Order: sequence, then C-alpha cells, then structure tokens
Amino acid sequence: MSEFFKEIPKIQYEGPGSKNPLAFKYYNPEEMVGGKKMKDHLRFSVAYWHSFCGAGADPFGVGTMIRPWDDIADPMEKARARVRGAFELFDKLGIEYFCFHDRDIAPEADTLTETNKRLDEIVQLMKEHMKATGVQLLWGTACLFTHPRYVHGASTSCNADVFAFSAAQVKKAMELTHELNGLGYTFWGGREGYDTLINTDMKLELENMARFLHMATDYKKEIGFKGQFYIEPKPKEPTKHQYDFDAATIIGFLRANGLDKDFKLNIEANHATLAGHTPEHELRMARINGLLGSVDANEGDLLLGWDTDHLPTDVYNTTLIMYEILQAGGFATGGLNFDAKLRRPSFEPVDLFHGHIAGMDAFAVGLKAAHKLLQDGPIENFIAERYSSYKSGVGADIVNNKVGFKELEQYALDHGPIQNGSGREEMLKSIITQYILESR
Ligand code: XLS
Ligand code: CA
Ligand code: CA
Repeated sequence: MSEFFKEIPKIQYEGPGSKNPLAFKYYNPEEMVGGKKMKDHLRFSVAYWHSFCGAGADPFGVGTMIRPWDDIADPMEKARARVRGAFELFDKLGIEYFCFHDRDIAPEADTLTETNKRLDEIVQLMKEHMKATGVQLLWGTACLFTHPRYVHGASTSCNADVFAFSAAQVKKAMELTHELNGLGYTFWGGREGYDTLINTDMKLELENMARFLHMATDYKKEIGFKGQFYIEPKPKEPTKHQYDFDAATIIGFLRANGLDKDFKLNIEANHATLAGHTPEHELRMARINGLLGSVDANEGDLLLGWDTDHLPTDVYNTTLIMYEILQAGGFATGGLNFDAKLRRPSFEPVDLFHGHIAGMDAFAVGLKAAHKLLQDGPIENFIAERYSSYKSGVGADIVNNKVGFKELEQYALDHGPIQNGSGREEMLKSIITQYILESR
C-alpha cells in the first residue's frame, strides 16, 4: 500500500536503543500497561485538516508544504487522492482513528446541494477504506468558520440566515459522522464569540448558541446517532472572546441550559494554555465534573501568544495528561487526537511521519510514567495525607455538614495556634522526574 509515501516504510517499534528516526523508541502498541495494550490506552488519531489539508501558510507567506497530491488540479480528484494518502499514512504509523471537518474531506461547491453530493461521494470512499483497514472515525465536525458567510459567527451570528445555514451544515455533518459509525461529534465554536461588545447582543447570542445545541441533540436522537457529543473549549482566536472560553465556562453553560447530560468536553492542550491554564487543569476540571470525553493532543509555544498547535513532545505534559486520563478510568469514546501541525519549514512529506512519531513516543513515555505513579501512589498518598484533617474531628464535621459558623467559632476559640504543613511542590516534582526517567 505505497502509493504516495513511497520512501516511508511501515513504522516499527525498535526500542530506546534505536537511532532510526523512522522507528518508535517508546511507543510499543502491543505492550501491556496495567492490563491493557498501549494502543488501547492511547487511542491515537490523526487530524485530517492539519495533516492532509494544511499548507503551512502564515500571515507573512504562502503555503510551503509539499504533498504527493499537489499536482492534481481537479478538486474532487484531489479529495479522493487525499483519502488514499490518509489511509496510507494511518497504516504506516499504525494509527487506528482519525477526525475531520466536513470541508476538509470535500471542497465546498456553489450550492449546498452540490456540496452535499460531493461529501456523500467522499464518505463512501472513506467507508470502503475504513472497512478494509478497521480504522475508525474518532469524531466528525463541521467547519463553521472558514467561509465568509461566518464572518459574524455561526449559531451566534447576528444574521438569522447564517444560523439556518449553520444548522443545515451541522445536520449534514452529523449524518455523515453517523454513516461512518463515528464514535463522537465535536462542536468547536469556530467564530462563536465577539470582537467588541459595542455591536453585540451577548444575551441573544448565548441563547441562540444553546438553542442550536438543543436542536443538534434533538436531531441526534431522531437519526439514532449514538456517538458522544463533545464541546471543545478555546478562549480566543479567531474572535477576541470565544464563548466556550474554558472547561469551567462550558460546564456552567451546559448546566445553565440543561445540556450537561448530552455533552462531554474535548480538551485541547494548546487551548488550555491560551486560557491561562495548564492542560491538566482543564482535564481535572472536566474529570471532577464527570465530563471528560476526549483530548486534542498538541502543545503550544509558551513564548508565543497564539494557537501554534505543535506536535506534542514535552514528556512532563504528556505524563500529567495521561495521569488525568488514567484517573478518569481511561477513554470511553475519546482518544488522543493529534490536532497538531508541522512547523512551516518542516515541509517535506516525511516530516508528517517524524511529527507523529515524536508525539506518539512522548505519549507512550507519559502513559508509562503516569501508570507507575498511580500504581505506587506517591502523589495520591501525599494528597491524602495533606487533606487528612478532614477525615476526623472538626474536619469530618465540616465535610459531613454537621457544623456551621457558630460551632466553628467555638472550635477556633477553644484551640491553640494553627499549625500548617509544607506543600512539598519541589519534592513532588522531583518524584515525577524520577518516574518519567525510570518508566521508559
Ligand atoms: C481550532 C480547533 C479546531 C477544532 C475542530 O483551534 O482546535 O481545529 O478542534 O474544529
Ligand atoms: Ca482542537
Ligand atoms: Ca488549536
């Protein structure tokens, strides 16, 4: 199956001693970690948009990426070639899931009818490849942000015609996802936000966003789509203020609008840092609220203030991400979707492989370290001890709701000086470093 990436062999696990850049050093798909195969813990997915469509353009220059289908002029012929190229890459990397936006897989035509026809054709082609390879769709989504009609947003647009068109587009994208047995469907609020409040009816926009999600939930039931709905937080970019700012904001929004039973969160690492949080903060917030669904596995560049979507290589991050995933009991429908792109100067096809190998190895290290940390329990034991004052005495009375301000005042009056213990952050970080280095 070497049509496009002819020079690239199937990527094998060669172990930490290998010097072969086109081999895994740590990701060993069949290796058992805590009774489960590494590949089943990690559930890697490729993002169609970055890997097969993104050209590497930036505000100062045109695209640089060289892709094997570049010379194909006809847009539908190119779309078909991309499908074949995508499945070749999945096979060579041993990746079993992928994600796409409707517009990634088939170019928009002049009319909605013609656009949908194009989508149907590509989806049939994908279906054949999925059947032949066993690769699954982790989630589908609709691109409600590229076309100029979405200049003011989609479900939060000031223009009702745009709301209607967005509904039509999401309806079709849900049908396609259903047709492909997608495990999930993601709502990322592309331009659902605002640039300035002096031209914005924030109340109506938020109400319309909730209406839109209710319509989607109704339609999901109507067509019998059993996949998981996700909302993906992001604080800014493209609009200055995105309504789905962060996990806490979305959880509040879902609950306020009676939608929390129908959605989980898709947490993207780079979006977390844009919101002023760590990825593990966002995952923890979702987890403790029972809403952790899936992960867009990438990382930002902390020296830059925008969504750089790097392939993840920081093993400290991957460890803390996997720590949250394992504590949530692992992925149910979700996975680690590499919503990540190559740097503009990394423009050769082989870089797609180097980038994914780097991300997969980094998550393999993170998985093993996180698993061992949870097995041995140095962090959980420390936390349990740190909060042990709530296990008995006045602490137990507080958490069992047995006391109020008057009883607590009496307690404070009756007791001597307060003694606190150290938080031991440095000691704990040193333990994590040790686990990362030793768990390889
Ligand atoms: C953009 C988002 C987007 C979603 C899917 O920043 O990450 O790619 O994941 O629409
Ligand atoms: Ca994303
Ligand atoms: Ca991003």
